[in-house]
Amino acid sequence: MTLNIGVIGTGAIGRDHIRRCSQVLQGARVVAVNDINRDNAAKAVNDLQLDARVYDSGHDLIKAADVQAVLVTSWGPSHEEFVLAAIAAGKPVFCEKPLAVTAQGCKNIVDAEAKYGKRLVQVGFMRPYDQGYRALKQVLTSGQIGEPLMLHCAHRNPTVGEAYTTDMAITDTLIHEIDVLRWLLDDDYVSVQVVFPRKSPKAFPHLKDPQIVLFETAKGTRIDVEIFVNCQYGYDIQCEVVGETGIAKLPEPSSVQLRSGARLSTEILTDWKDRFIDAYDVELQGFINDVAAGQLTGPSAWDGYAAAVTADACVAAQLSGEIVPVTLPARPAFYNKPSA
Ligand code: NAI
Ligand code: ISE
Repeated sequence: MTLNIGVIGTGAIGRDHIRRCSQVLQGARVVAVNDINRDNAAKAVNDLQLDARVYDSGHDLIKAADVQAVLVTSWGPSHEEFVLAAIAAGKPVFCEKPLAVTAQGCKNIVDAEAKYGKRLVQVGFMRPYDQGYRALKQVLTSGQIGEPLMLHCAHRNPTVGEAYTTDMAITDTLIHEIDVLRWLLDDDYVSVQVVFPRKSPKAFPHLKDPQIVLFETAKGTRIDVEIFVNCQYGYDIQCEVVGETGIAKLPEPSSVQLRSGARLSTEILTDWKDRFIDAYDVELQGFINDVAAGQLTGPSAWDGYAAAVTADACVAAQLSGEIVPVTLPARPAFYNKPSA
């Protein structure tokens, strides 16, 4: 069976996902696209040589008879309405992060999905599909370093645009760590604090950069995550777990070791699209396969909600400087099946 996919939002990641669905992955084709900037959608169809219809409205695309599943890759504030519309139409939907820009928005989706009675939503948290994170989780699960006591992590982007604000370091960037560390540790957060080191002069005046986010989990593990989105030198994701008897570190992406000009060096990637290219492939292939099998198993609407509740606490902590509790209601039984 070939799954007919409709894509809403043909910007950076939308185009990348269209490319992988139509050129890399098995069992799917893109039959419909939409973007509020119609030229963007038409250009994607043309550039990627798609046999796809351009829709003027995302809602019409969702309702189209030949669209069997929906990819939402538009700006965050539009996600909730499209995901709710896909659930109302009974169509599986893969939604890029954030699931919604508020915790209440995510909760609306959780409630709508639970009322529908079957999982229809997968959130685009791709790091649990990254080989490196998977290997790290295997080490933790094997008990080789005992229980995790502390994590030291970093999320560094070379630069960000002027529209990027201090809270986006949480809602747009840290949101990946919020999700993947919860998955890695099989734990939930209970409190968070944010501290601001000396500001980088490379950041726009309105942006506080870097930031350090300090979490405590229910099991008592302490996590520090450095977010530095104007680090200049590359796109760099770090994660080191300090356990009772040893340390486990996220592997670096593989790269040729170079001896040249009296230096020993390896390349550092500069773009998130390249750093997680395999993980994006695996997550979307997983969605396509799961839709065909009739049961979604990837990051759920509940995971999107848990991330949003935690992100809200982080933003409150940015503003107050205080330790802020993270209060997540108990997970409904509906979401108890294990995630991928
Ligand atoms: P972008 O700005 O390059 O593209 C977004 C596109 O959505 C634009 O073409 C815009 O015209 C369109 N759009 C906005 N509102 C719309 C609406 N109501 N209806 C139809 N089209 C609409 O942004 P980018 O970088 O592609 O990000 C899109 C989403 O993907 C964001 O939620 C972002 O957080 C997420 N993202 C996820 C990444 C990941 O690593 N999983 C990486 C980058 C982005
Ligand atoms: C972007 O939206 C992403 O999701 C990238 O993975 C992240 O590294 C970047 O900071 C975000 O702006």
